Amino acid sequence: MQTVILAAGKGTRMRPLTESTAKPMLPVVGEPIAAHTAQAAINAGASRLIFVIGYEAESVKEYFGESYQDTPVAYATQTEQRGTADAVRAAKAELTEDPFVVLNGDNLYDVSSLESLYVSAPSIGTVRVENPSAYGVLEITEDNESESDMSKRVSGVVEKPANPPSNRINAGAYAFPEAARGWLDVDPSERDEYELTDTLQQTCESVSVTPVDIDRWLDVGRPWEYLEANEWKLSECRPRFEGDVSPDADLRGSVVVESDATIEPGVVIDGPVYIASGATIGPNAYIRGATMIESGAHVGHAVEIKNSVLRSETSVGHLSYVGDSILGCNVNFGAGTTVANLRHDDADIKQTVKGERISTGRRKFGVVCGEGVKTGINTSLSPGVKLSCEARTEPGETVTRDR
Ligand code: TTP
Repeated sequence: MQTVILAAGKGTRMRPLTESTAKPMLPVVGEPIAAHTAQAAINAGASRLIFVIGYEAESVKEYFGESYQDTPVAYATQTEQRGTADAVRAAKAELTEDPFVVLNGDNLYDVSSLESLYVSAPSIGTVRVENPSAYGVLEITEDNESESDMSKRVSGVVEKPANPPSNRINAGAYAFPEAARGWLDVDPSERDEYELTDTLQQTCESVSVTPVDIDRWLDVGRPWEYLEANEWKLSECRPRFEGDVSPDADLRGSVVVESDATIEPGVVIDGPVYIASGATIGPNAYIRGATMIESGAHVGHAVEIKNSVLRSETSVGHLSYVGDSILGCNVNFGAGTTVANLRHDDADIKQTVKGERISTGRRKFGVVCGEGVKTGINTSLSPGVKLSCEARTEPGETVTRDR
């Protein structure tokens, strides 16, 4: 089935990591998030991919080209990010007169659930949660008493209801009937966006829509969800050493060392860890899972990295600790830079996202650094701190607030 992948958003909640990268292009275990989405879609039954692009559009086109994993690829440009229905409307000219699937290019799905979505069309992917009030919640009606989803129908979707009609939320995966091409001209919502949920509402009123449980789903909107995306995909990696691994290095568990990566003597790696081509580790470094180190990054002597993402050309050269953190491209940590990733009161770590303090839901979370950050020697960074692109710290500084 033809499949639209939405990848035009600005990813403002993910800043500074999306300052010059489209969110769907953030790497997860060596491939962009959207490549994982596309691969799952292809495995589940996508016959053709149509990417809706806008923000940092060229990078998406460059990566996917005209075909991806033998599946034809087309593009539609959304010039202004005016909502998800507007994004699909931008792709209308590319859609043939057939049913179509819509997926978010920044969401990860398990393949077998997506397969059920494709075969049950018209259908919508749902996830069961304990507190649905913060989401779009599905209204479900039963055709009969059977427990099976095939006997259930989605009669509507309510955004952030105080009294949720079910515990099943909209997982941003839709298999629309062909007629839905005509239901994309929706009115603007309260937040002045053209929302695909309004197209869904019209679909539910016109045809029978089956709810399909998505067993594993991740909406990658904020930095800690990006860390979680890497944790998920790293947990699926099988060990593979193609690079130059010193016989005096100790690699345990699921470790991937791509070709042209170098692991020097005295390095200990406890998987799951992914080291991309061109990265150099050691001598005498300790890397713990779940960690992804991108191409051209360097981790040097007496450095410990745990559960983190180091993007390309980033260097943590000596005597540093980085835990539960995301370092963007071209970051340089001065010797002795230490990240704190745990509060003494054991409370969940908070981060500021678009001016609002939000719990990450994690007891352990370190820092997020935008591209080109440089820390002076012996910098201490407090849990949850965000450093914007090109930020600097003084030698010996203790950073407790975003900058
Ligand atoms: P969101 O995550 O709601 O938007 P975003 O990606 O721009 O991020 P943020 O809210 O942090 O600024 O979007 C859901 C999906 O829809 C995502 O894959 C991006 C895509 N999208 C578009 O393609 N066009 C749009 O106009 C909007 C709003 C989203």
